[in-house]
Amino acid sequence: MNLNIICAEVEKIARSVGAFLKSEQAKLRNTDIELKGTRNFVTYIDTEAEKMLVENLRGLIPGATFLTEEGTVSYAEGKYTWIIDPLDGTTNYVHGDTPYSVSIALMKDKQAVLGVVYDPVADELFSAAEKGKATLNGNPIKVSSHNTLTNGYIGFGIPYSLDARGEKILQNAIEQFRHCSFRIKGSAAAEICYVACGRSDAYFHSGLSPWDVAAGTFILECAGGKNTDFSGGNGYIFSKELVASNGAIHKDIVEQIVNY
Ligand code: 2AM
Ligand code: CA
Repeated sequence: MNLNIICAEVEKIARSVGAFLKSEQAKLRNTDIELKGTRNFVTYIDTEAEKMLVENLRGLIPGATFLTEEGTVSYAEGKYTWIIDPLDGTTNYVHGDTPYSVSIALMKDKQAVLGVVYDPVADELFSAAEKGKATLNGNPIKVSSHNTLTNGYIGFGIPYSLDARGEKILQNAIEQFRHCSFRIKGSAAAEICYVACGRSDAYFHSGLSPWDVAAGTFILECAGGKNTDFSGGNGYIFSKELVASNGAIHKDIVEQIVNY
């Protein structure tokens, strides 16, 4: 199986689903739907986008299984599994804001071998296949070389349910506020890719699901970065804890912010 050829097809699929999201967001902005209605509308968009993804990806690798955010197909174990989030950054999306993204990863024997993340508003397509080069719109990308928290440009997210540990992590981050610039942008998949292209130095978040991180972390790895859970272990796709970095600043994030 040639994963580079498959990746080119996945990129086309991500672009077309991204275009669908973008045009539906414009409709959402033009209608004065109350919050409950807005949620329903977004649920409709999520589900439609996921169906489009599943339908198109199914043809690429016959027999591959799916793990998806919206659960429009039930998960089964298999040699190849697509892990997909049709709309990452839902809260931004509902508010007419950006970024939001389509996130598609392919796992082979539980290891990521392909990742595509597409932001249709910025028209940024991040991708990597088979430990090859990571790219942004076809151009090679690599991580930054910044190696201290001082003057670091660091993305993070706050879990919807903030527990005591999450509060402590925020406190730790606050202690760094004089030295670092922190950013909360609201699409984990996109923000991990910002580390991959050197735009930011690191990203951390707890409470994430496999479809939020599987594609971005693979792209980051191919761009020379590093991913771990909050203890420095490598179960980050399924463990709901992620530190994604350029590698150089990783130890400092783990020791001084997330692993209290
Ligand atoms: P979503 O938009 O698909 O819900 C926001 O911080 C980012 O984290 C988004 O990518 C959001 O994905 C994701 N996320 C997933 N689970 C989350 C959780 N429990 N708490 C906060 N953010 C979560
Ligand atoms: Ca998500």
